[in-house]
Amino acid sequence: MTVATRARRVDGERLVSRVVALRRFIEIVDGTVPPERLAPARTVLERSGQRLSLSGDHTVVALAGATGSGKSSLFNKIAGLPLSPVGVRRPTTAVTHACTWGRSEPTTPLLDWLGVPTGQRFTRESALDGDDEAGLRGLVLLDLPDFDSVEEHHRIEVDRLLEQVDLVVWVLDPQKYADKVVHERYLKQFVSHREITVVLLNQSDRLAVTDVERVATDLRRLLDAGGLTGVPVLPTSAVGLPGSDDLRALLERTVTARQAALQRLAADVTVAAGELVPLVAVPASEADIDRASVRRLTDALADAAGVPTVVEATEQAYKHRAGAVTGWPLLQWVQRMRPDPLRRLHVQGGPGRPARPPTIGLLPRRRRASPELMAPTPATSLPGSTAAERAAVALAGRSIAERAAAGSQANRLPDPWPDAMLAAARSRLDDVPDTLDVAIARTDLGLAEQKLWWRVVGGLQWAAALVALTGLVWLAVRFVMSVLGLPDLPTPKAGILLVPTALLFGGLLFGLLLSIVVRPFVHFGAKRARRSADRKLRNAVSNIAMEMIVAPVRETLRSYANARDALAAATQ
Ligand SMILES: Nc1nc2c(ncn2[C@@H]2O[C@H](COP(=O)(O)OP(=O)(O)OP(=O)(O)O)[C@@H](O)[C@H]2O)c(=O)[nH]1
Ligand SMILES: [Mg+2]
Repeated sequence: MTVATRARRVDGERLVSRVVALRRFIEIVDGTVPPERLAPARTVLERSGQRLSLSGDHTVVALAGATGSGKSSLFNKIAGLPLSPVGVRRPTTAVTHACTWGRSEPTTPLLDWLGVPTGQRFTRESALDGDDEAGLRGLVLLDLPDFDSVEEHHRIEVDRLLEQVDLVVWVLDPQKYADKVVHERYLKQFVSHREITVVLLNQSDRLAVTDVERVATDLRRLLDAGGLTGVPVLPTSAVGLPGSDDLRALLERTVTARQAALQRLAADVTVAAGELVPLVAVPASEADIDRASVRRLTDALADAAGVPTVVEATEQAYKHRAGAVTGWPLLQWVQRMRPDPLRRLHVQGGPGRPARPPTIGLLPRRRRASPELMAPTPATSLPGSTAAERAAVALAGRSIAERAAAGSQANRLPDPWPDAMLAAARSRLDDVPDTLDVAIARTDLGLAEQKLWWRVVGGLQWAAALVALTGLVWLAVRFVMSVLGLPDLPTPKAGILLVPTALLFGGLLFGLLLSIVVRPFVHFGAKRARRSADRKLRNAVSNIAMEMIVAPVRETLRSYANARDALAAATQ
């Protein structure tokens, strides 16, 4: 059975797209998922990038095993030359030896990457070989130090190379084939890499022919129990029967198929991606963040930002400003003496422009520059929010985050996403009060301009006042003339006092009646202005809630969904 035919063929392009998808996943979740959870996947990405950029024509096969199992002996036997010293002193091989077959592509970068010392690099196949070694062209065979060595640097070297090579050939011997360290510490780790694992029962010549079968079956059983089903078990010997022909044939088929490197990387990506699956295991909720939650947030923000105060002030300001224009002229000054409720809060009531000062009759009053009207960034003098209001905002923000983290089918999103949602909801919270304040100060409350009907009524008021004044002056002139004994003016006798008196009282009465008649209209207008201000301010607050709290949460939710898609693409 070949290594290549045991596994599904790995398509190089498909593998590259899986690697790209895994990289995308890491980019998306970077900063959200703790770095230590991503470290193994990052290592796999780095390694696969390097291996793919190096020779694709070569297959790197490592002979791994305990000391004295016969790795160097088999290495030399396959090479046909005594390249790696075989000894009785244990351990013998301290550094990795490499033998390369074929001269088609330089293997220096590959061997540099593998960290094989230059003194231990050999090239097999010379002109003298003819086509004898053709079957192994492309093989880079490594003789590793012992993995269970008393020398720690041997173990480190083996662990490093076992993560880099394309195929691992485990060399076991009849005495130690059942050794726990081999099975528990090493072979079990290759369960996901079964396609690139081969096990040899070396030194089989030491066993009776009938025992070889029995021991091989026992080894097979141990491997199956460890999850390594389907891994080839080959009895071999470096010095006698059954020899190493089966191993050589297996290596030839592996090298020809050129699949081992891709299978190794594909298995690495599968393992790395599989470890990350719990991070995005639950599908994100299909439903968007619901309107009710956004509304609760808007209400909480509106209360904290003092919207009800501004709404109340808008109604009062309407009455105040309308009264100052349409009221009885003799009492208008009283109205003007009172402070404007909106201006007292430093709310402009218009987009970036100051509220227009009240006019005297139809004429606009000379505008005076007051500091708050000239301020480049409007900011209200609304009282700061209370602790209870701030708590309500925090609670509403949390419920948006909770909603996003709810996931689908009543499954909460896995950690750390619920915390990430909460962090997103709070990410701009510090800027929210100022932004709200500016927005409220700039919201056009519809009071920037005087209403036309105010001006018409104001004009009538001033006309009536003029009539009354004419009557008053007339009466005054008459009075002075009669005191001085001057002759009467040429007017009909009956109208001597009637006309000026009628003018005076008619004018006054008309003005008074007019101010009484318009009062219900002013009240109606004030209520309307109140409703409109409430709507506009809540709109402005809602926009800020969406932009500064809901949008970051949605963005995080989108990242989660994208990360999930990327990992699914990396896993396939
Ligand atoms: N009978 C028999 N002896 C073998 C076989 N393979 C190796 N030996 C002997 O076992 C001893 C160790 O062989 P090495 O090839 O040095 O073993 P190794 O696995 O490279 O050992 P380290 O380099 O220490 O890890 C030597 O004396 C070899 O002659 C085999 O298949 N049959
Ligand atoms: Mg050796």
